[in-house]
Amino acid sequence: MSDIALYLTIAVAALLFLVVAAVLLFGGRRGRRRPQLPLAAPPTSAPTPTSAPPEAPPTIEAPPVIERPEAIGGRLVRLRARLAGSNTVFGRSLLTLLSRSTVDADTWEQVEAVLLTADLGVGPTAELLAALETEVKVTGNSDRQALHTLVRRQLIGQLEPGMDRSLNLDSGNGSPAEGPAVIMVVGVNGTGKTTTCGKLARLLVAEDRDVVLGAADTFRAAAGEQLETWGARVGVPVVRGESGADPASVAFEAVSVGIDGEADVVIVDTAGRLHTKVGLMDELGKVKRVIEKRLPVTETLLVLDATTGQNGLIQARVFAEAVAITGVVLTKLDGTAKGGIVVAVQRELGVPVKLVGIGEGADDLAPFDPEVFIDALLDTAA
Ligand SMILES: Nc1nc2c(ncn2[C@@H]2O[C@H](COP(=O)(O)OP(=O)(O)O)[C@@H](O)[C@H]2O)c(=O)[nH]1
Ligand SMILES: [Mg+2]
Repeated sequence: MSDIALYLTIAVAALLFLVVAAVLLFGGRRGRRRPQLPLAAPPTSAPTPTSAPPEAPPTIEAPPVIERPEAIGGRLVRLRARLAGSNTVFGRSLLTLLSRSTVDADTWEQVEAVLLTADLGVGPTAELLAALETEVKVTGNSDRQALHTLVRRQLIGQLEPGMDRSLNLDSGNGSPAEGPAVIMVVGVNGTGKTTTCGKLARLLVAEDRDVVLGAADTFRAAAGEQLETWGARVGVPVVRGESGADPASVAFEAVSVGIDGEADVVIVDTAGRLHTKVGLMDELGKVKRVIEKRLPVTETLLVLDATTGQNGLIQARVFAEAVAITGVVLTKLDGTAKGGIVVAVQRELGVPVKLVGIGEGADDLAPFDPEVFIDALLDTAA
């Protein structure tokens, strides 16, 4: 008798265990993921209606996965690695030439060629050559380390390290209550404007700022989609217009959304058709004027492709005449050995390089730091 009672108890316990396990297993799954098919319909499910319900139930989208952009510190480390990768030839050939036992006229010509090939520009090249000649010819010092120190100091000096490279995120009269800061991003097509807007939004999100993106490049339908993808990844709203819509009205709408949503920063992407200078001036001028009906544009960033060299500088000049540029973003520095363009472009525009694009990755945008940059440029370790 007691044996049967024991078996019964065990059987009941096992059954209970199975039921609890099944409930935990299926219940847990349901909590994590919406069931795709009604495999296990709940017993209380309502009968299937024969006619369509008066109001479609709201589709519950799985919450989008919001990425956490990389903090700024880590980016500078990568900047160095990327630049060193493409620019070692600059520092190495320069110092190897200069530390030859005899530095003759031919060597000086080669040194000049290295500097010009790196897109340093004629003026800065002449200045650096003069300083080097003084050191080597006058003092007779061709010690590699001493020359390295001299070149480094000269190049950093040419980058005017005292310039303010911070983004002006101060809206209005210094009071954050005035409304969001507005950043306009301009430049020739293909230089990396839209990508930079997306990367910049991430950088600001990493600093806990609320951002709104405005897709005022309505000329290319893909630009709006491209920006929307960037925004969605970090939970930043993107204001778009119809293809061919008035860019100024999209910019205006983006700023309005930023004000209403109490955002910290509104970033406005623009079209970069260089059809005619007058057309460009008209369009960018209008976008800016219309934005400023609501808020001042606190920062106008010109995006330049570092691989386009002197050609890029000519384009830069045209843009600088069309709108007042307050900062330069130099993209694609990862793909060029012509890092000297940083010096040339600052000299040309009299405006600081504030950010650099260092790759196609989402967080491959870093604040520009002259010392880190020149050290990477002169990296002779490789
Ligand atoms: N390697 C590299 N590619 C970049 C960088 N910035 C942008 N690009 C690429 O440049 C191309 C054009 O960029 P896009 O933002 O569409 O240019 P836009 O026409 O000025 O808006 C894209 O393929 C980008 O991935 C960068 O810093 N490094
Ligand atoms: Mg674009």
